[in-house]
Amino acid sequence: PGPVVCVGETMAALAPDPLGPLDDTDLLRVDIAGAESNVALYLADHGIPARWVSAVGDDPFGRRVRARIAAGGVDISGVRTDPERPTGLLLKDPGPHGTRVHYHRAGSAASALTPEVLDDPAVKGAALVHLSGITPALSPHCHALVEHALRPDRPWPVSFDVNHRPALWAGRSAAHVLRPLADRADIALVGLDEAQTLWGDGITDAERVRDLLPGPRVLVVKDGGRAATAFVGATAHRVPALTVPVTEPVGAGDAFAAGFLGGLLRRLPMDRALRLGHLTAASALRTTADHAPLPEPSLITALLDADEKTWR
Ligand code: KDG
Repeated sequence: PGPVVCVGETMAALAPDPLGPLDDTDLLRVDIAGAESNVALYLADHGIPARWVSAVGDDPFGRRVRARIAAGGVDISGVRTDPERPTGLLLKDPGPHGTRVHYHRAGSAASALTPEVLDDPAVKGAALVHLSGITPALSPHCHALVEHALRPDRPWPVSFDVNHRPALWAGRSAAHVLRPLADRADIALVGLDEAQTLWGDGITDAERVRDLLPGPRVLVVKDGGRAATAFVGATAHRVPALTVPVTEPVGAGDAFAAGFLGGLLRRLPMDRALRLGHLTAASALRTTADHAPLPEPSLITALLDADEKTWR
């Protein structure tokens, strides 16, 4: 099978060093941030061929984004350089109630992507095309790209992570856009809290999310540090999360998606694929960067095999 093709914007990310509110910081660390390229990087860490398709500006941040993702073993040969538009930028603003993000990405190179990127030669033979709910918020062109990728007669399977980013939807209804997109995916991932924010307080558990999204062959509902449930047809597989100290949670959802999707592509049973998702997320939770090194393969195998008590 072909690679997993991850399509979406990656930005330069500036974060206070040491971590603290932006208001009080003098030093910023330069990193990169992009949900779909995070998935590609973690897939590559798991030995799954991954390709990232996007656009960056012809600028230092664009070169850094490319270099970092290529260094992670991801194929970036489908990434375009837009001579007229800049690479997007994200500022992280950690506070006592979590990390806020400030975006400077309107008019960025990636926001000008069109459905045409799906003509990329790897897309047709892709093991999966991975998309997120960030992309339709970026521009009408980007929205059209996601609609096209999820069209009913598509020849490729799609995984879709809802990834609701409220700051990108000001004045528009994310709820109405993201629900039909997620429902048309072959594999969809969504957080329970995210589903509540989007689709109402009545969504009190994973089953209610499944009622709303009956379409995907596999639907994963993540319940933060507690558990994740995968619905396959009428069967629900619920696997508890690992208890780990959280340094900064950004990136953990992407890590989970990569571990889970990698597990499915390796044809692991559903419970093990969910465990691989949790394990990969645990790595991201322990660092401020979106992408962090994974444990040794032997430790991963031991943790996948662990019984319920030792696992947590
Ligand atoms: O999932 C982490 C992403 O949110 C982060 O890397 C930045 O892609 C990003 C976004 O658009 O918020």
